[in-house]
Order: sequence, then C-alpha cells, then structure tokens
Amino acid sequence: MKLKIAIQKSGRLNEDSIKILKEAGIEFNNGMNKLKAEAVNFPLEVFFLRDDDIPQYVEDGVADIGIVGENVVLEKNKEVKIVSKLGFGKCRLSIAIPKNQKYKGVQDLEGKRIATSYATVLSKYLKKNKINAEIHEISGSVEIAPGIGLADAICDLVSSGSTLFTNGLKEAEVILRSEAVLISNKKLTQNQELILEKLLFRINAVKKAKNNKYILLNAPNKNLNAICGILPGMKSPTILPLAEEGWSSVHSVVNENDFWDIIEKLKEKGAEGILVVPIEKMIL
Ligand code: PRT
Ligand code: ZN
Repeated sequence: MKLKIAIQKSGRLNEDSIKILKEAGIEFNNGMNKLKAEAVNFPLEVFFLRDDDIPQYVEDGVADIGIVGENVVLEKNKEVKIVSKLGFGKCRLSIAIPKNQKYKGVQDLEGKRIATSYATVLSKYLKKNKINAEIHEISGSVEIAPGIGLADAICDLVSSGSTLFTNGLKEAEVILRSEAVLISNKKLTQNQELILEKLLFRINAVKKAKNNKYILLNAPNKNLNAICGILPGMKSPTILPLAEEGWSSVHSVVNENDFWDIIEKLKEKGAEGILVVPIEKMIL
C-alpha cells in the first residue's frame, strides 16, 4: 500500500517539492526526472505532472495527494483538501495597470478590460467588490497585454515585481497571497490517512526546524537568571559550567522571527561567544 503524490514536473515548484520530501528523509531509487519515482524507505510513489493538472488528478484520486501553488488550487476550484502550507513558492496574485495611470481604488477598474490566466479567482474578486469589468482570458505572457492594446489592466502572479516593472506596469491591487500547499483527495482510506499523517509529521518537523535556530553562548553566572529569561528554549535552556570560574555555557532554541531582538538583549546582559547553528529536524 503506497500513497501517490503528484508534484510539478518542471518549473518553479519542482526543486523545492523534491527537496521537502528529501528533507523529510525520503529517498528515491530511480531518477527524479522521469514520469514517476518510487521511495525506497517510505510508502510513497511520486508522479511528475504539469501543475495545472494536479488539482484534477488529486480530486479524481489518480494521485492521493499533491504539491501545488494555492493560486492554482483556488483557480481550478476542484474538490480537494488543503492539508498544509509548505513555506515555499511564495507569490501574490495582483491586478496591475500602466504605471502612469492614476489609481485611487478598486472602483477605477469599473468597465476596464483585464487580461489574466486566473479568470475564476479574478471574477470572484470583482464580484465581491461589485465591479463590472471584462475578463480577457489568456494563457501566457499576460504582462504584455496592455502594451499591445489587448487590455487596460492585467491580473497575474508577482514575486519580485521586475516583470511588471520592465513592462511599464504597476501593482494596483493584491487579490491573493499564495504559496505551495500540500493538497489531498477528500476520500482517503484509513491506511492512506495514516501514511499522510506520517508524512505530515516529518514535513512539520522540517518546517519547524527551518524557523528555529540552535543558539550557544557563554554567560557570566551573575546574569544567568536574566539571560535564561530572554531564552525560552524548548523546555528551558540547558546550562553547563565552563572551566573558567564564574561562567556558564547556555544552549537554547530561538525562533527566526525573534532572533535579532534576542541577540541584542543577550549582548546587553553580557553574553559572549554567541554561536548560532541551523537545526535539521525539530520534534516537540
Ligand atoms: O509547466 P507547468 O504548467 O507545470 O508550470 P507553469 O509554467 O504553469 O508554472 P511555474 O513553474 O511558472 O509556476 C508554478 C507556481 O510557482 C505558480 O503556480 C505559483 O504558485 C508559484 N510562483 C511563485 C510563481 C511565481 N512565484 C512567479 N513569479 N509563478 C509564476 N511567476 C511568474 C509570473 O507569472 C510572472 O510572469 O513570474 C513572473 C513574475 O515574477 P517577478 O519576479 O518578475 O515578479
Ligand atoms: Zn502551469
């Protein structure tokens, strides 16, 4: 009994999708660039597909689970369950207009012609905002549409913004923030659910580890209490005496978001020799 996972065959999500499985300790026998690969140490079979097809395959149960951009899941509108966000492939779906055009708000889109490959998501957005605009659906090179007179505005994915910039466009509205997500078929068997749980447990351990750092530092004993107050740790910090009288070594785990704040406070309290190391897996 194996769980079948669909991932993107080539493109922006391909490498990170393979990486997250490998970081979860899953190894594959045959090359990862064919149609299909089998895990040797986990009941998982990988199918390589175009991202647009993944929601349909997962709805139909041809694949049990899949990794795909949330933008694609919402656009395809298939009966699948979003199980977990994966933290990569981050982008936003935005409406953009020619850069020298005035824009005061969404009402300025009234009566406009908007080119997009995201007709479903865009039309929901326009409806919600009570805007009547014409949606012109095209499948690629959306960003050139205003320049060739095909549309007044576009609705497309943006990450750095450089594509908009080089095409003389500016972002007017962000209508969706997206990242890669793990989706699953809605009717998994109990056995399949069990494998999915195991996979999720591993993925979460990897995700958590990425958001945290292991920190080691030397602290003067007189400030140990204050320093331990700054460092929460998984349970509490580990404290080991140093050979040098009056000093201890303190070990703990800190969250990436609070990291610089914590370092500053530690230094104020006399911490020295601060080492910060990445964590590979984190199981709480
Ligand atoms: O062949 P297949 O159909 O599988 O791939 P694809 O060409 O449809 O998709 P691909 O590989 O381009 O993107 C896969 C997924 O990556 C998307 O569905 C998003 O979830 C995610 N993603 C993240 C992006 C971007 N960032 C992104 N910047 N997808 C596309 N872009 C494009 C965007 O369409 C625009 O053309 O990049 C351009 C904008 O980038 P910036 O950096 O110039 O703003
Ligand atoms: Zn695609």
